[in-house]
Amino acid sequence: MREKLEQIKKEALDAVKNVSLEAELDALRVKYLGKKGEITAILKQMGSLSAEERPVIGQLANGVRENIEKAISEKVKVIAEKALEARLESEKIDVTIPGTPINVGHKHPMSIVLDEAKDIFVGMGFSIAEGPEVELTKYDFDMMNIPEGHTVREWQDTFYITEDERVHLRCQTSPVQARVMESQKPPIRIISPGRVYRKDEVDATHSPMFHQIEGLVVDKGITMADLKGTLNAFFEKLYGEGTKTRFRPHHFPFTEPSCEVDVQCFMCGGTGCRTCKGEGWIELLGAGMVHPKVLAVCGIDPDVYSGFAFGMGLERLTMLRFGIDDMRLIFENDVRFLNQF
Ligand code: 2NM
Repeated sequence: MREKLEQIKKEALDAVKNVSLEAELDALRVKYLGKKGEITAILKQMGSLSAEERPVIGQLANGVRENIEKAISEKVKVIAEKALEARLESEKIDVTIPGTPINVGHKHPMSIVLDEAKDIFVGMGFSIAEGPEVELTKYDFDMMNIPEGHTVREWQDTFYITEDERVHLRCQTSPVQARVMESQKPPIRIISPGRVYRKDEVDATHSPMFHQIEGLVVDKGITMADLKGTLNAFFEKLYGEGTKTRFRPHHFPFTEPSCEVDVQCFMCGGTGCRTCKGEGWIELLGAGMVHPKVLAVCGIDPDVYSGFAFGMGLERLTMLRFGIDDMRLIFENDVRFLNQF
């Protein structure tokens, strides 16, 4: 039995030395130390030994068991270390490999122009006012001196939300200005940029949804001269010093007198080119002195205060600024188009 134990020990230690996989090691553990293993088999035969031999062989068997256990646990460590080394080797990070580029995009051309316009007006003491796109007809039409029966109020022109025509998608941002006049005392200096809606077919210059920037100044003693000075300053900032404007008489229900404003073509300087269609001037906005009826209905005494207002299309401003000849490009959001600005 003594020889048998020595033989088991030698065989087991050799086997442990030669394995390289944890699974193989587990198999050896079962084979030598398990309940049905070789050492256990020896211990089971101890009954046939003499009383003197029994403790000696028992001690020997335990020693062999301990030897094998120790060898196995050392091998476990070695295998784990090797596995870790292999993992570190295979998962090595090469910090010099260029990373995956993150595409952050950039401002939409309309946002570029809007931000510039906001900066210029804020620089002149204006605040930015915003309001609902789903608007009460009262604010968009009634208070703007657009009476019932006016063509813009018809179903083919306006997106009504309710059958009774009390709510619709605003077709200008003037209702924002009515709300400001109603709730604030003059002096008022605001611009109200935002989306507006009209029942237009999509083509190169029309869209049922577009953007407006409207402006309003109300105070004591405001005149047409203030309107001209403000718009001249705005366009000189936007298109360069010396840019001229031209004011032509026009009609709007909410202003009296009213005008359309042309800006000297910034492409050709006024000599005539493709951008201005040979005119030398580009029609850019509508404006006028706020109608006394509009002031009164918004709670401002027209005998004490006067004001000017204007409105312009942001798409048109953007198209002219960047030489874009089709409005649909602005809304399609094809990155190959947008990346150019
Ligand atoms: C325009 C043209 C002219 C305008 C008028 C007002 C208000 F609220 F003061 F009456 N806001 N905006 C106005 C005047 C808008 O757009 C072409």
